[in-house]
Formats: sequence, C-alpha cells, structure tokens
Amino acid sequence: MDAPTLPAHLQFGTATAAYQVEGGVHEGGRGPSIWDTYCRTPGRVARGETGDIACDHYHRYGEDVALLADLGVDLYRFSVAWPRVQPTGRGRPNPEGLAFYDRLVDTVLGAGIEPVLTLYHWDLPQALEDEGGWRVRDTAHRFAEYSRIVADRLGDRVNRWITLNEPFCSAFVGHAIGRHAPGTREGAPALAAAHHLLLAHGMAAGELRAAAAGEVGITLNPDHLLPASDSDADRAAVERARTLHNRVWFDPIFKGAYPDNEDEVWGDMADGSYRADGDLEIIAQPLDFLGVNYYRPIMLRDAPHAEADISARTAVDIRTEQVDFEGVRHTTMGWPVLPDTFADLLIDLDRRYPNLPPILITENGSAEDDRPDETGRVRDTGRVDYLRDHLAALARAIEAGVDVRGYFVWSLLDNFEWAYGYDRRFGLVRVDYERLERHPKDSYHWYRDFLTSHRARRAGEAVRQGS
Ligand code: GBH
Repeated sequence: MDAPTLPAHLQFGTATAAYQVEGGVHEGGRGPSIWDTYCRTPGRVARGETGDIACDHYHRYGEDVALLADLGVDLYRFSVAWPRVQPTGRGRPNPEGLAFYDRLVDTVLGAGIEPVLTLYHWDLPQALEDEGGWRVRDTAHRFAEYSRIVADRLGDRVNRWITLNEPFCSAFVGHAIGRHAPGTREGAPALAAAHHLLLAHGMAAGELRAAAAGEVGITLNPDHLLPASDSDADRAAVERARTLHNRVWFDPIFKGAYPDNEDEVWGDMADGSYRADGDLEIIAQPLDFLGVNYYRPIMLRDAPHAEADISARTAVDIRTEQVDFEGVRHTTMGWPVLPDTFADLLIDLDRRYPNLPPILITENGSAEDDRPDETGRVRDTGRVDYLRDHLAALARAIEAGVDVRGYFVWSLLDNFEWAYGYDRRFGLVRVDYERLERHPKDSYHWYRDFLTSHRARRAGEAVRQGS
C-alpha cells in the first residue's frame, strides 16, 4: 500500500500507558491509584469497566515486546505506574514494582528497541489524592522524589524521559470537567492543580538532570483550535480556549511567563495564591524535546452565558461551545478526521514558540469499529488511511521547517480507553478481552511495511553518506 516518504533520521514507535494495559492491579505490592477508585465509582466509566485486568500486559509483556520487535519499531513509549513504585506515593520504593520495570526495560532493549519512559500517565497514588492530590503543592515534591527513584534505577538504560503525559487532562478533565479521575468539578482547585503539575514537571526534570538520566521532555496535547466563523466574538472565543488548552502549559515552560490574557480568561476564578516566587524558573528550565499528542482539531464559537448549553459547561467556564465539523469522516471517538490540521498545528506552534526543542509526536492514531471477519482478520482501512494521511501531513510540517525527530502510533494494543472503557479500540493489534489473545490488524502489517521501507531508505542514505 502507498505510504508517504519521511526523512531518514525520523524514528518510529508505538505507545501505551500503564493503567490502560497492565492489569495486575493487586499484584507486586502495587497500591491503589485514583483510577482504581474512579472506576469503582458507579456511573463514572462505561459499563463499570476497570483496568483490573486490561490487556494483562503485566504478565504478557514478553509477548507484547515480541510484537513490537516483529513490527520493526525503533522506539517504544510506555509509562511507569507510580503506585507500583511507591504504593502510597511516598517513602521507600517497593522492590517488586521497580523489578517489573527493570524486566520490561531489559526485554525492550533486548529486542533492539529504545524505551521512552513516561513517569506519569494519570495514575496518582490514591493515598496522595487523600491528602489533596494535585490540588496541593506537596504532590509536586512527592512526584520529584518518585522521579528520582525511577531515574536512579533505570537511568543507566533509559535515555529518554517524559515527566508528564497531557497535564491538561490531569488538571482540567480530572478537576473541572470531571470525566477523568479524581472527577471533581471546581474551577479554582483545577487551576491550582495545573500549577502544581507544572511545578512537578520542573522539579522532576531537575531530579532527572541530577541523576544524569539522559534526555528530558514533557508530553503536551496542544489543540488545533478553529473559529466557527470570522466574527470577532468567535475569534476571541478561540483565544480564550487557546489559553485554557495550550498556553497554560506552553507559556510557562517555553516563555517563562504565565499567559498575558489569563485575567480575562479566568476572571475571579484564579487568585494565584498557589504560585510562589521562583516557581517559573523551575518550570521553565530547558528541555531536550517536546512530546506532542495529536488526534483532531476543535472548532469553537462564542457562547455567552445566557445562550450556552449549561450541561456542556465545565467548572472552568470560558464561554465557548464546540461546533461539529460537517461532511468529514468521524472516528468512533466522534473525532473528525482532518489530517492537514496536524501540519497546521505543528507549523503554528513553531511560529508561536520559536525556541521549542525538537519534537517527538508521542501519540497519534484512531479508534475504529474494527470487528474481525470470519477468518479473524481485522481490515481496519480507516486506521490505515488515518495513519498514512497524518504521516503525509507530518512530512509537510517537517518540510516547512518544524524539527520533528520521532513519531509514535497510539496504540500498540487495544486497551482501556479511560471513561469509555474497552469498546473504543485504538490498537494496531486487536485484543480479545475474553482470552486475552493478541491479533495483529491490517494496520499492523501496513505499519510494518512502512517501517521496512523507511529502514531501507535510512540504510541507503547511510551508504551514500559513507557512514
Ligand atoms: C490521549 O488523550 C491519552 O494520552 C491516551 O491515554 C488516550 O488513550 C488517547 O489519547 C486516546 O484518547 O470527555 O470531554 O472531558 C487524548 C486527549 C483529552 C481525549 C480528554 C479525551 C476527554 C474529553 N484526550 N478527552 S471530555
């Protein structure tokens, strides 16, 4: 099948996250996380599903790494579950938890694949939540301590570290929208959580540097925001949303400043009492790379209070409303498929933040209704089209000068899709949740062929350059 050509230096991989794939939640001395609690709260997750078993990756990681090796990836991105390493989020590390990641890293390396490690993909130890979670400053200190423990143990073998995955979700989906753990809906605490997550990132980056653990970055999910019309009101709505979705993270980290329109955006929601002198210096320290997760654009219109659909309002109310894209395909997440916006986003970020470090696309992929046929084959042409077209957009962004070094498909496996549970499938590999068997889909074979020709091109270039 046809596939775009990307620069030979680009590295490729797939990504997963601990709670979404591991299962084994009561094993190896793991403590409970906020997602265990959230899943057990009636009405929170579709069909009452949990990550208790998930893909059973905790026991089957060997099989999963073999699938990665056969796929031919350069990189594998996974996350460490904090409550496996520190069951209560503080104090002495749990040797069994560290031993699991030790084995996983060695298995990945043994397959000739480079591990890219995310320290936090949303599974906060419940004991820390009980003390205020991300709403309190102490959690940033606890995260720094945890990061140092993992760096000291794995820093001799892991060369790329991601502090946080999508802190937007931890702060706002978790505390203002309430669709992620811990599932509260309050404005001021969500803003405090955002600040403490930024601080946690900065402190952890400092610990990783001190442990000489290699390259350090953070994964953000910048949204590509489009106004529903050319009206001043809709454009202003997009600018408010840009602050909520993107600038809250990008401005402190890459400009060393809080967004200059935040008073207008938050009104009297934010008193800034959680900010201390020196925080911005900790937050803004230089990074080796930026991780970007991208799936789909968002279209917005201005929605003054009186007009707005109250049920769609969140505790960080910025008077905007989402507008549907018409006439385009939507994935089973209900997300519009508009690949060109991927290039537009990257070029726009590059322009707004001229000093960005090199970028890794740490997630991109699609959820499809991919049932197997009689022979067990999954013909997920929608996913193949999605990946091919987004890779073509990536090539366009790189040609336009954006410095992208790597790309990860979300995800290797079908897995626990948070509040949606198991019926949203993002995997290149189908997981049969009854038997826990893995079945590569057509998209897996397509990606493998793409990687084979990419490696051939890379080898050809190396020969031409006489290296
Ligand atoms: C990523 O988030 C995650 O990193 C990954 O774990 C996940 O599996 C993957 O994408 C696919 O979803 O219900 O209105 O509050 C992507 C960004 C942001 C998408 C939060 C879902 C929920 C919005 N996510 N969003 S809402």
